[in-house]
Amino acid sequence: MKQKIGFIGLGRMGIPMISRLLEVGYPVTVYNRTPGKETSFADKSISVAFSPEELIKITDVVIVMVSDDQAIRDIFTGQGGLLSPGVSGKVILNMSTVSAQVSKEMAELCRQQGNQYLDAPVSGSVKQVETGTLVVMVGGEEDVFWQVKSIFDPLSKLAIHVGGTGAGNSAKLAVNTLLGIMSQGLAEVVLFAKENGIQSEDLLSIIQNSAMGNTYMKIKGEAILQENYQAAFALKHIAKDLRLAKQSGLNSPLGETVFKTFQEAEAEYGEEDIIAVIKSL
Ligand code: NA7
Repeated sequence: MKQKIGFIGLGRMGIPMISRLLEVGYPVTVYNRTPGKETSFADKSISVAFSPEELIKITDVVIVMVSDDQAIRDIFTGQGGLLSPGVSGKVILNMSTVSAQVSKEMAELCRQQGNQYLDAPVSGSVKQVETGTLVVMVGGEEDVFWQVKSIFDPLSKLAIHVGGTGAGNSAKLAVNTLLGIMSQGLAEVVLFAKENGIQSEDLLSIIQNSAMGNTYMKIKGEAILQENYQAAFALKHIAKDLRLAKQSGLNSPLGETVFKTFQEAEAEYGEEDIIAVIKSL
C-alpha cells in the first residue's frame, strides 16, 4: 500500500510536486503557512491540515518544500510544529534547499523523538517537476533512503544517496553554485556580443549548436530573447544558495564573483527569474 504523504509548502515547486504525487496515486494531505493556496489544485477535494503537527499525525511521510533555514525552524520547532510532543515513527523528507547545519540540527531532534530525517534537495525547477525529471540528492541513513525511494521516483530521473545527514544539502550548494556561474556567464556573453554588433538570437543559436549547447542554455536563452523574466527559479533563491555556499567555505574566484553579483541583484530583481541577472549586469 502506498504511504500516506503530508506535504508542507505550496510554493512554485510544491504545487506541481503534489500534482505529480496525486497523479500516481499517493494520498496527499497539505499544509501551507498562508492558507488558501490549495485552491490551485484541480482536485478541490485535496485534504488540508491546519498545522504541521496535525499533518504529521495523520500521515506516514512528510515532505517539506519551503524557502530557507528560518522556514525549516518554524515548521519543525514552532508552536504546532512537526516535532510536537508525541510524534514518532515518521519519516521527514526535507526537499528544500537549506544549510547542512540546519539539517544536522533537525535530524538530531527527529532522532531524539524516534523519527527519521533525510535532506533531499532537488536540482531542476517547475518544468522538471512537471516532466518528472528532477535530480534528488539525499543525505541521511541509506536504509531510510531505500524505504522512500519510490516517492522520489515519479518526481525525478535520478534520486541518489550521497552520504550522511547534510550531504544532500552540500551537493546541492555545489550544483547551484555552477548554476549561478552558468547564468552569469550566459548573460555576460550575450551582452558582450551585442556590444560588438552580434544579435542575441544569432549568438544563442551558435551556443546551442556548439558543444556548449544544453537544456539550461536553451531555456534561459529563450527567456532572454522573449524578455520573459517570470520566475521559474527565483533570483532570491540563488542569492540565498550562494550565501549558504559561502558560509560553507566557497571562496574560489568565480564563486566570489557570482556571490557578489547575485547579492547585488537581489534587491531589485529577487522576485524575477535567475536569468533576470542580465538586467543588473
Ligand atoms: P516559493 O514559491 O517562494 O515558496 C516558498 C514556500 O515556503 C511557500 O509555501 C511559503 O509559504 C513557505 N515558507 C516561507 N517561509 C516560511 C516560514 N517561515 N514558515 C512556513 N512556511 C514558509 O519557493 P519555491 O517553491 O520556488 O522553492 C522552494 C525550495 O526549493 C527553496 O528551498 C528553493 O531554494 C528550492 P507562504 O505561502 O509564503 O506562507
